[in-house]
Amino acid sequence: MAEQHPVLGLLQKAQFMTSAPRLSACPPGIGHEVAFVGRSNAGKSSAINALTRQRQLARASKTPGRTQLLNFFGLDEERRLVDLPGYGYAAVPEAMKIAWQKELQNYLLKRDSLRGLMLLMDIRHPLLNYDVEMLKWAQAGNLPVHILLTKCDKLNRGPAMITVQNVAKQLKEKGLHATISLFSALRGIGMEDAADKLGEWLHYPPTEADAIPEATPVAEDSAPSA
Ligand SMILES: Nc1nc2c(ncn2[C@@H]2O[C@H](COP(=O)(O)OP(=O)(O)OP(=O)(O)O)[C@@H](O)[C@H]2O)c(=O)[nH]1
Ligand SMILES: [Mg+2]
Repeated sequence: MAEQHPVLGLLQKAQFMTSAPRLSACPPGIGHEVAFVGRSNAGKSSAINALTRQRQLARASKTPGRTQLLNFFGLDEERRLVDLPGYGYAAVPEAMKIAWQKELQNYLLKRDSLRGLMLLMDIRHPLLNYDVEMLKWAQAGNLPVHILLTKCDKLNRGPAMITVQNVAKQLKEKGLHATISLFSALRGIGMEDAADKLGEWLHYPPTEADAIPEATPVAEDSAPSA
């Protein structure tokens, strides 16, 4: 058997930490965190389950809008994945949608440990309005984005590759930056590419430069408030 990708090894250690309804209820923003975003039903929870090789870790369902909170999964003391509620779910009442959007924005703009976004899009419906908004927004906030074109098992290889090229072309035309890869939770396609990106953002395996200096004084009073 081929040697396992080190990041896939780390991901298998994932454990559910907490569900937070708002930024102030999130676990301490220490270390590195990657959030999975995208339309409702894009396959976020399924992707987290596939990457961590845990069938039931993040709740996947046929009912769109199932993920209603910021769900945190700890990988080790300093690294986490976050499953975010999907946007664009029509059946959620308008007032709730607005409240959620506010919380989501709050998290995306203010979370200190957030290193990057995995933006998931069903390969059959890529770059819809909300996805473009998310990309613009991430770019404005200097947050890097990696696009996973999910459910790629639904297309043959040829059309799937053409979709990758089309998405890349559209991004370029819009002046947006993101890396792109194919993904299928069902078939396990694109796991290593996703793991490469997660490793880059989660600083894993850690290098010497990532080591936390032992004697760093914590200047609580003089810490700049965000
Ligand atoms: N064929 C196929 N179906 C998939 C794949 N990934 C997810 N699905 C299906 O797509 C549906 C939605 O998946 P979820 O993972 O729950 O989607 P989500 O983005 O977490 O949805 P919300 O929590 O509502 O935002 C489920 O019925 C999954 O079984 C895939 O790789 N291939
Ligand atoms: Mg979900």
